[in-house]
Amino acid sequence: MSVNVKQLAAEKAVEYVKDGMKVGLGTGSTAYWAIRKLGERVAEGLKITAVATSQASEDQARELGIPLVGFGDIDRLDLTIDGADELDGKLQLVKGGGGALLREKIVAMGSERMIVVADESKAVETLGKFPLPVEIVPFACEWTLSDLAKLGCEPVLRRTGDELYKSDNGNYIADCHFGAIHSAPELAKALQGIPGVVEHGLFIGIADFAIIGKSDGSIEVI
Ligand code: ABF
Repeated sequence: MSVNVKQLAAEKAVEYVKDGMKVGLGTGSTAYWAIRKLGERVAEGLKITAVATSQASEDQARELGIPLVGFGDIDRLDLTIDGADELDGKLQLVKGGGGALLREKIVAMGSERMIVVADESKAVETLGKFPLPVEIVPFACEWTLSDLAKLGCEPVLRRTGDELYKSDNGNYIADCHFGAIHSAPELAKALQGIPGVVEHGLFIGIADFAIIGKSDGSIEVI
């Protein structure tokens, strides 16, 4: 019987959610299982409030009856559960494959704790095999792409079909093919220096721990 490793990791993370908590709901196919489990627990009486990191996660939470609140109603979250595209041994993450990196970073940084949930394929020695998503404003995007390239990558504007992809915030996503990223903090600093860059998918010093689902049915916490 094959194991759903994403569901395994996500449902383990939901065990950390207690009555009365304010929860950040991540985005992606692993976070999907955490939101689904939270919906079941809310139906059984768990008392939480939540904010979502994307329209997709908000729609799923609403459908499941998870009470959503506005950012004006709370000043901090107790716990965010979210996925990642890559994570290394220092718990540095690449995120944004789902296009939600800006909202994910805002929510994760506003949380007391952030738990990453992932299948074992996401754990890597060195970040960078997955192209780094960078959210950029459409204005003068050609110049921003050129500035990104000068950092040593091949930046490709994400498309959906013939259209340029737009995030929930109306910005473009440049998927930046760096190859190995040997100093994530240094690269993060350089990215933040480019005026057209809204946010990048390097999450450094943000995750508290990661729950990894493995195909043998075991779970690893790092
Ligand atoms: C989201 O989860 C994104 O940041 C990231 O792209 C995605 C991970 O992919 P998945 O959980 O769908 O495998 O948080």
